[in-house]
Amino acid sequence: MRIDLSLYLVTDPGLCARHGLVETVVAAVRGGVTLVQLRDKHASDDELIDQARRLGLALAGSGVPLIINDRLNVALASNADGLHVGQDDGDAAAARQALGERAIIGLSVQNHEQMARLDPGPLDYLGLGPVFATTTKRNHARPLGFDGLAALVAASPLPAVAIGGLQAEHGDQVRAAGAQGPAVISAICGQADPEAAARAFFRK
Ligand code: TZP
Ligand code: MG
Repeated sequence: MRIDLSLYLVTDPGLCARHGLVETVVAAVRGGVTLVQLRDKHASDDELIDQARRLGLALAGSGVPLIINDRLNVALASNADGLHVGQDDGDAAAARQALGERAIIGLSVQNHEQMARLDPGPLDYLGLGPVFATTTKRNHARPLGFDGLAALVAASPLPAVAIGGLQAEHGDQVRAAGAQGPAVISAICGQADPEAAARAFFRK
């Protein structure tokens, strides 16, 4: 599967509840989202597997891959397209081994120390951030700003998305910093019209 990082949607259970998880994601994909990550820190594995299967069915034929946050067992059980791991979420190499060559595997990177010690071998992309402070993620790392983002992208051996506090009007700055595109939660999830909110990222 070709990986298009132009507009990466990360879900949030609270924010997506406004229209429903599947409805929000399907609308966002109509609006141009190119990659979807199912992220829910509190759901049980069984709940997440059920959500991932329903999302997978809804996305079938769209060409938009579904990535699971953190939980390799959920990615395996739901036959998802990939896994996104944080710095403390275990081993990307083990995930590659378990999921196979065709899976999409991403890693969050917050700073140059993490960048310097990562092994790009098992990875397809990096998620860099937060660019700005955000209330969507608790206890996030220090914001990079666009200059910090550009410096981190310059040191990246892999294509990258930027995340954290990004809105539709930031697309040009994200790409100018060298990232492939923005990854967003609240700019799409929880908006009155998620399709229009996604489309706004492509407006010139
Ligand atoms: N990782 C770094 S910031 C963040 C994550 C998951 C939350 C991004 O949410 P929002 O609403 O797009 O700022
Ligand atoms: Mg994590």
